[in-house]
Amino acid sequence: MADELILYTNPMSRGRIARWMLEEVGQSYRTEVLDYATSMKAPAYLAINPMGKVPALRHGDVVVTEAAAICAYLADAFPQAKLAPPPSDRRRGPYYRWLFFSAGPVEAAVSNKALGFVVPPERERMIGYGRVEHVMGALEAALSHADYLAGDDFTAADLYVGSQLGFGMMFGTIEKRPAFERYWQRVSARPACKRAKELDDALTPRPQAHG
Ligand SMILES: N[C@@H](CCC(=O)N[C@@H](CS)C(=O)NCC(=O)O)C(=O)O
Repeated sequence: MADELILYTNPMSRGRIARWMLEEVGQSYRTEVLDYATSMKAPAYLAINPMGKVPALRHGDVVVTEAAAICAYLADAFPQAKLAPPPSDRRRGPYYRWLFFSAGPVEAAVSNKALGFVVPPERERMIGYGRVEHVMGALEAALSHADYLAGDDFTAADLYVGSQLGFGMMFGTIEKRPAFERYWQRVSARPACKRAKELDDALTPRPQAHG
C-alpha cells in the first residue's frame, strides 16, 4: 500500500507520544513492535533509523524519526484533524516555539538533571537551556495563563509538551507544579490519549509472578 502508515515502537518508550498523535489524526496505521536488545539494533531497522531508537514513522516512502517531528509531520500531513495552525497563521509562531522548546531545551535539561549533571553557572551561557529551573519556569509561565500553547485549541505542540510533562511527572524527573498537573489532566483526558494508552498498555509485558 503506497501511503501506508507504520509506527515502529516499543510500548515502553517515547513511541507512546507518536501513537497518541496517530490516534488523534484518526488514520489507520500498522504497529511494528521492536525489542530493545534485538530487533531495534538489527540491520532491517537500522536502515529505517540508523540511531536504532524508537519511535519512527513510515508514511509510504517517507520515514520520520524524532517524536516531535513525527507529531509535526502528522499534523501537516492530515490537516483535517486540525492539530496545527495553518502555515500562514500567526499562531504557527507559538506552535513552533513550544514544540521546539520542548524537544530541545526541556528534553536536554530534564535528561541532564535525571543523570545528576549540573551546568556550572559560568557555562550556562553556552548551554542552550541554561538552567533547568529557568526552563521549568518558562513552561510554567506559559501554562499558567492559557489552556493551550498555540491559541485556544489543542495542537500537536500540546500533545508533545503534555507528554513530556506527564511522563516526567510520572517518573519523577519533572517536579509536580499545579500548572503542570492541571495541564496534563486537561490534555490526557482526550479520548485519543486514552485509546493510545490502552493500546500500549496491552502491549506492555506484565511482570512475572514469583512464588
Ligand atoms: N530524540 C528521540 C529519542 C528516542 C529515544 O531515545 N528512544 C529510546 C526509547 S524512549 C530508545 O529507542 N532507546 C533505545 C536505545 O537507545 O537503544 C525522540 O525524541 O524520538
